[in-house]
Amino acid sequence: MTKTIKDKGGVSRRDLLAGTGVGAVVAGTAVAGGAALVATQSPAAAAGDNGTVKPGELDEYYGFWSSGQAGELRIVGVPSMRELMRVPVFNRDSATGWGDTNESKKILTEGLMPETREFLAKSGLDTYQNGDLHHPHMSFTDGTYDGRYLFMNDKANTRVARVRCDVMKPDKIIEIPNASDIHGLRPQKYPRTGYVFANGEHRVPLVNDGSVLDSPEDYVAIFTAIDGDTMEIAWQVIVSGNLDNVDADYQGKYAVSTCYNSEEGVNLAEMTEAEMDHAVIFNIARIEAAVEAGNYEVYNGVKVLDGRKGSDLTAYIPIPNSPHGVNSSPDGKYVMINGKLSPTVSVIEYDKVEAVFNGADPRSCVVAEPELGLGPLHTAFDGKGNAHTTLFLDSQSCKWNIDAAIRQFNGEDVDPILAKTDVQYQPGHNHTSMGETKEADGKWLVSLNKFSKDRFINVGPLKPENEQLIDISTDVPVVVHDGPTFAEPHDCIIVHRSKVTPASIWTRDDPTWEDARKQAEADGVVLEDGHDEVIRDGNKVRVYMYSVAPTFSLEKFTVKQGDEVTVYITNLDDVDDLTHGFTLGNHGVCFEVAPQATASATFIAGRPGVHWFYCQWFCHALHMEMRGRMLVEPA
Ligand code: K7E
Ligand code: CUA
Repeated sequence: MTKTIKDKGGVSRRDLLAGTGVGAVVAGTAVAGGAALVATQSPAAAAGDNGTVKPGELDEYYGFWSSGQAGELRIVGVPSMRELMRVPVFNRDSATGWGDTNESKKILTEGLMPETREFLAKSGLDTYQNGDLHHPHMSFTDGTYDGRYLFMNDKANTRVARVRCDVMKPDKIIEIPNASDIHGLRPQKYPRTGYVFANGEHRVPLVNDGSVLDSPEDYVAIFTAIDGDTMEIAWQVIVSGNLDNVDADYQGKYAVSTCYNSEEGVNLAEMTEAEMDHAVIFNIARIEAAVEAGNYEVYNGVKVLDGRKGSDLTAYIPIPNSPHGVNSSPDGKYVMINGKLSPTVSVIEYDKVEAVFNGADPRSCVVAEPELGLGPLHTAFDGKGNAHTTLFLDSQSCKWNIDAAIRQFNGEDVDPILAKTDVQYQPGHNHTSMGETKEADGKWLVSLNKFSKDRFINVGPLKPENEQLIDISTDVPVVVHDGPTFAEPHDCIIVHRSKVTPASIWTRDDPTWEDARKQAEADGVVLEDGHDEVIRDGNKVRVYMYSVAPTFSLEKFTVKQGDEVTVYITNLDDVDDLTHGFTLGNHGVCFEVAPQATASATFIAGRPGVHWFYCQWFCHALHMEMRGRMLVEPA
């Protein structure tokens, strides 16, 4: 099947789909080996709804989407592909005040290394302003999602964040010492999370203090295990090559990372020279024993073990060529290493890994290596023994059978490829519903495509990406929906809604505003009391007020020019969906206060005069009237 953007005659595939309602037309399957696979309609397509969730109906799944260089987490309904919420994490956000409120600043700064805070302060910053969020993954218990937390990486500034699934806000963001640029991230699946594994992608000197510069042979890449409960670093392991992606097994024994640049070069030609790179398997029990035995060095306060080639903590499995994605199959038996520059996916059998650690040939754990097409990046699973691999260069999603691939590898004349589905265009990650858990249900596949080209009306030189929903409940996968997205979701997970139970209102004793609660106590104010107060403390002024739709409890307060003012707002409304906001004119202050929450921001009172504050979150028929004045007296 050629990858024409338009079919001849100017009819797009989308038109065909819309016009005929025959989803199968769009599947565009290139059936391998000439097997006559009949393109069946999906039940959804046959019903004429193509996975559409009608107005008033609810989605069956939560999609948790990354946003790459936008730095936030997004919540998307699946199968509707409706964007339900944006959760700012590494970025600043004008609507919610993330990055500006005292509560969010605390989370954004307390996990930074002291020297980072110091140099940022010299630029007048509390914390980084950007992030590059690639990989959001939920915490696991016993091989499936447990709805506690979401963990995610920041490639740009070497951080890992945790989002609470009860309120869908971050509560911890930590900088990873010794590593450079956290890329791959996955939680331990079994027995629980447990560890969060994070790959430092770029090789840097250890310690990177300027004493080593242009001698790349002294650079290292670092693998980090974070304790998901405390968000403290448990240990780190030095590896050979660059680390890319990572996944955990279903037995709690291993984590597996892809490594490209086994050449350990620093430019493109050097980095892609060798035909074989490797996957590195971390032996968790051995690493824990080595930590216990004290076989580590401490750098920047972290226990660092040496897992480079020759170490008994790691196994290096040769893999062709610059492998990228790593995906454990839901039956717990295999892990797929996606070849990227090689047209193959290498299948490692977990049960054969122990022998490798005991001296067997490293390649003896590779049990299949099907050739799928050009540019395999990531693989997702349907829970029925099949895998779906994105082919970046071919712009296709390839469905293949794992057992058939193993039989082929053993010399049987069988083609593991079941179907190839054109996607528009150039897919990176893909993900199936519940596909990275033992409860993979084989209903939906999302293909996260890097380019949309002509799939949407033109919005200027910067185009959206295109994320396609694919029905995989039938033999031949069918594209049923195009979803434009802003920069740049790399990855997503699709979680059955029964796994997550977010709150509708905050509980008053939430730790998020603990500092505000303590300060209020010291000032003789009880936040939940419907108590307002203006406290002067030298040139610091603390303004406590509460909001009940459609009013702020203070209609005015007075400060002096140059005062450092902190405004604390407590939302006493306890009604679902009754969020207020506080925007202070001409002071760059704006934040969200959801039901029963307290939020605060600190600023310097500017020009003398009258400055209105108002509620920027629509809350009431008299929302426009929900406002008050800050009077600033001349100094
Ligand atoms: Cu493949 Cu950062 Cu997960 Cu992008 S990575 S595609
Ligand atoms: Cu309160 Cu709008």
